[in-house]
Amino acid sequence: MSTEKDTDKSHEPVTAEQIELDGFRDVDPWKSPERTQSKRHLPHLQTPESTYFVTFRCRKGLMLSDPAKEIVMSAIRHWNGLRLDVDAAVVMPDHVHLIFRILDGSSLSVVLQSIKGYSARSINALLGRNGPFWLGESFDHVIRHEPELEEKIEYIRENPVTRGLAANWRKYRWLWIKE
Ligand code: NI
Repeated sequence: MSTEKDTDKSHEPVTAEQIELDGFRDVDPWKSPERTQSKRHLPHLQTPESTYFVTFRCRKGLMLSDPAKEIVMSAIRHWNGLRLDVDAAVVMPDHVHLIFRILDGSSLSVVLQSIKGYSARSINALLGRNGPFWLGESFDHVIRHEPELEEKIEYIRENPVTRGLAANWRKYRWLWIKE
């Protein structure tokens, strides 16, 4: 999980001064004035080597059956190491969380389209239905520092447990944590 830029300091909380010095302020979606307006206007920031925390959801009234969850996980596994470097992913009954870096220079929207588009087509074929399966809007967030990365991985790992879907994270089948 470490990069060339990692130093001991990266494990400490980032102060406001460091944020200004490092120029994080310019690319921090949480500080964008747009954020307070509406979710639809969330900036979809794309910076090289960003680690993204992404959530996307089924359209209203749709749920992922176990074979459909398998399709989503296999789409994520397919791209891991090729287009994506995946740190963690979980497929819940009606939404998906994943943490990754983009390896091949693709834009975030292309990456999400490839996962959502492929899985929607396969799930539709499985269910014998047509039309969009996922909500068009995905939530994406650039992870700022390692403690936040650890916190988000923990969130993904515990999501099935807190929802009562598994006694512990190792028992939940549609969960990926990088070894
Ligand atoms: Ni969740």
